[in-house]
Amino acid sequence: MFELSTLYAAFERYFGHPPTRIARAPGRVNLIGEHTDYNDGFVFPMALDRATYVAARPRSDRIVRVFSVKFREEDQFDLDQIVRDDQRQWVNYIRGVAKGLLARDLPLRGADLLIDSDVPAGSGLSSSAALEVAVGYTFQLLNNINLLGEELALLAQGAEHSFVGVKCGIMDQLIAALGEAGHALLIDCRDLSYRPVPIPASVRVVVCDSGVRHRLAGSEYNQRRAGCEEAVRLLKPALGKIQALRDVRLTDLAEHGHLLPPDLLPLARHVVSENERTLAAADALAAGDLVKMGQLMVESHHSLRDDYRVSVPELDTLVELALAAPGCYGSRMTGGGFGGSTVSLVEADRVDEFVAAMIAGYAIRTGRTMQPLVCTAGAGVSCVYASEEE
Ligand code: GAF
Repeated sequence: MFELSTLYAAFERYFGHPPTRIARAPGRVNLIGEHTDYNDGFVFPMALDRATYVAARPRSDRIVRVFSVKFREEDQFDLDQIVRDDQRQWVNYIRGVAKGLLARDLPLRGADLLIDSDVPAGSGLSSSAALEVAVGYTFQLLNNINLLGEELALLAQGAEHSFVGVKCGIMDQLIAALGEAGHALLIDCRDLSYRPVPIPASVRVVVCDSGVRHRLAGSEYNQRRAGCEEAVRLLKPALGKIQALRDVRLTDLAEHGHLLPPDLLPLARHVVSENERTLAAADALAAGDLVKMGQLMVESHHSLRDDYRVSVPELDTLVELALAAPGCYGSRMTGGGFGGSTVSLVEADRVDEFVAAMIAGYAIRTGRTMQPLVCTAGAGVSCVYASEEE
């Protein structure tokens, strides 16, 4: 947890006056439902108790000045001339969100922003969505704009599409906006409705970061998405009115799979089966059936590894180690893949043994140091400080 007083003092030091608002938006871990969101399908993430914080103060001009504590770098842009920066990716998340608000004809004033985060970057825990949502929410606070959580999420997703170039789904931004403490959310990515499911007190959600970051993750992601869209196009003549892989069943693939080239059939199979697993997993968790939930997580990992081909050997090793470690119900890679983290469901009473086994096992198998995070489900975006001034 961040000390707000530290953030407040850093803002004052940097900008020479105090902030009037501080907002936070969490990272996330997805329990199951991977690469289903951009197929109009189901996801089951929880918000983390780790977040990106934005301390802010409005300005009287049209300039936005941003200082990132993590990068120890400043950005400055004019609200009337927002362009992408080809050199520094982090600034595009902020510029893209501001541009998106302006494109919706929402009135913005310039602002001083200081940003810090305890969401580990590049670990597959969605630090970028946390940044986009925190910045979008801060602009709302400073300009008295009221967007629903869903609208804020769509705005943040739009920034990532147009300014960052990753054609991501809506999961990460939606859970950052709408997360509920103590709960995972079963989200229907077609109509954005959701059902909160409590995380039972008898389990812990443990994230293990493989330490691997794949340079091509963004382009591989876009290729997978394009592959799914192509599969829908090829299946349409046989299946009629389908809009997305969400509308396809495994029996449809058994009958009409020959319409898909050999590289697309496994992609479609993953998405269709993952949707079924995700719905079953939410029911299992709600019923306290942790054994079933764990099995579904493992099946999800195998499908991501073999059919969707987004795992890497280090993630497979972490899953293998987890399944052999004390108290583990199930484990899988989480997030987009090509590196990043695994998520494991572990008996609360045995979590210390589990963590010790994972640290030792990963060091022996890969020579890498890894510190598991035992996570609690946190709340979505919020304002954590408001001065009397505004
Ligand atoms: C990334 C994307 F940003 C999400 O939208 C989602 O597709 C995920 O990968 C895979 O499930 O986090």
